[in-house]
Amino acid sequence: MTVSPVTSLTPESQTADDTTFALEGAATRHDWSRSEVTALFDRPFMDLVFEASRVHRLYHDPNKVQLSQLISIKTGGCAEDCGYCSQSSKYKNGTGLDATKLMEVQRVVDAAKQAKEGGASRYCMGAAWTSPKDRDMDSLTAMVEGVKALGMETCMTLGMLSPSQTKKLADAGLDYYNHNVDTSEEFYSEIITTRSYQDRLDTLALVRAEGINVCSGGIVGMGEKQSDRAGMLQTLANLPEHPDSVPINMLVAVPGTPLENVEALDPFDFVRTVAVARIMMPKAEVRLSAGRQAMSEELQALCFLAGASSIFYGEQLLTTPNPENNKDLALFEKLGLQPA
Ligand code: SAM
Ligand code: DTB
Ligand code: SF4
Repeated sequence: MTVSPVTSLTPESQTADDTTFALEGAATRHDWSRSEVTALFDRPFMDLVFEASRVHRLYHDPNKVQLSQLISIKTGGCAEDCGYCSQSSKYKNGTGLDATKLMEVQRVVDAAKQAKEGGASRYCMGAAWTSPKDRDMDSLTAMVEGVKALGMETCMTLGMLSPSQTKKLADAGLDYYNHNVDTSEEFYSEIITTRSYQDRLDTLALVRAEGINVCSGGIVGMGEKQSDRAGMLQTLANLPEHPDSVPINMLVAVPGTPLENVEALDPFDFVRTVAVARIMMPKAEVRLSAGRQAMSEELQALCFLAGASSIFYGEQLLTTPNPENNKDLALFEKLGLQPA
């Protein structure tokens, strides 16, 4: 049997065509080249998952999975044209969704209380906006304060933010802001035309500068190539600081959207994406996000082995279904996983 030489995964010792490495530690790097990321994706599946699992254990308890629960605080009628999204108003036959106004603060806090009683530790409030309006900021900050008072972590995803809106959310104590890059810069314009990749990076920089934890990831299974999945992770890992939380969504193909008939991604390529995210961003929470409803228990277990440390919990994502709580808890029981 030949044994691969053990080298550390650092810019000095790792070259693009050296695919024989094993990680000694897990360097926090921000200078990944595309070919290095592609070399990770191209590793034999068993080697890749093994390495990811090993890196995972350096910084995370492999038997704990964090539970975040979503709520849509303002649904539908969105002016953006994100090709995957049920909430865009741009699709001529519509997606069958009724648009709503911003929810009342107390209703959001009551729903968060229920989520906490069900076991969720973080509450993620999402709005179908390009950006919030300044007139909504008082309600939004009251939601943050109300949910925090329950002893839960808070997350919001409201679209692009202005500097003053970001500051208001930070002052209210918002723990995380979710804003996904979604895919690679090259593939982005095939999916969204109404705002740019740079717009997204600008919002992420504002959030970071205000001291709010950054949650940023993307979607796979949109018809992108492996090099796009590599590009998405390259963008995220090469940010000045790694995101604290990286949601990896499997596309939920929603009827009425331009991506409704896109060919499904091979599940092993999904696991590879989780594994590469884990290796490149060792300390981040890597969240197994949308798409779990269509995943087998075995596939989800492989994702946990490959470094997923968090899930969206609760029977609804924003507008589409998610596995029922008792189904998730039964899976955790079978795998000896503790919810956190
Ligand atoms: N409107 C805000 C925005 O886009 O910035 C916040 C909410 S938006 C629904 C949050 C994220 O959900 C998107 O960036 C995308 O990554 C993910 N998402 C939306 N629809 C999805 C779908 N059908 N399948 C998988 N992920 C989806
Ligand atoms: C993220 O990356 N995924 C979540 C959250 N951030 C906001 C949203 C998933 C939405 C899935 C489709 C839907 O339910 O509308
Ligand atoms: Fe609007 Fe967000 Fe959906 Fe894009 S992803 S259409 S911005 S709700």
